[in-house]
Amino acid sequence: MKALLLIDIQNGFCPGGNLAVKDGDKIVPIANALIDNGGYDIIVASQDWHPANHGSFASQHPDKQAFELGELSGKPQVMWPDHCVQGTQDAEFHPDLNTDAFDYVQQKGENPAVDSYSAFRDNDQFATTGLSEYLERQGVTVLDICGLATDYCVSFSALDAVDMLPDVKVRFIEDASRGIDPEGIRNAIASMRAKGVAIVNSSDILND
Ligand code: VGL
Ligand code: ZN
Repeated sequence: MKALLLIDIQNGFCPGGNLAVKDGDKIVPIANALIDNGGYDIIVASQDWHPANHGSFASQHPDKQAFELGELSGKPQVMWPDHCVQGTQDAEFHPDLNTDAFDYVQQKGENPAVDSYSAFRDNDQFATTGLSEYLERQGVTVLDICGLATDYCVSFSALDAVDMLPDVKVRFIEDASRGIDPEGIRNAIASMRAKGVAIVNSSDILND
């Protein structure tokens, strides 16, 4: 079984959103083409889904500005602008994304005391979301991952997929992803490659 995992293709990470990623919306037509013509058996989407008082928000730390390094539960944490608050427009999927095709949505980031970049588990690697068990139950053998943002939620998810699903072939679809910081993107791709994640483009998949 082949699965596509779409990471956080939400208004909040697209132009006009609270934590906009440059050209984040440009991946939406590519994601839709992959959904329709990628040959996938299962389409999964993750959704960053924070309470308004999430501890990764700079607004919860009077001495911190957004994008500064701070601390959350005693660990280093980038302070983010308030984003993807549960029930707000910012947390909704991009309006052009083919959400009707989703078989499973994995929400994450609900615990205010820890951030959860990965769709599989919190950043402290303590609580898991249940996504790995879902994919195992479905008999997934190939997992293609793309979305927003490459240097945070996409790469964290891909690295966790390799750890938590050792029998699954994991691939990162580069042109169907965008990131926050150019150097962060380069490092994220290098880490994924070093861990055995294949780096592919949508044309490799759509022309198969
Ligand atoms: C993300 C920062 C904070 C992401 C989510 O989706 O990459 N980044 N929350
Ligand atoms: Zn977040």
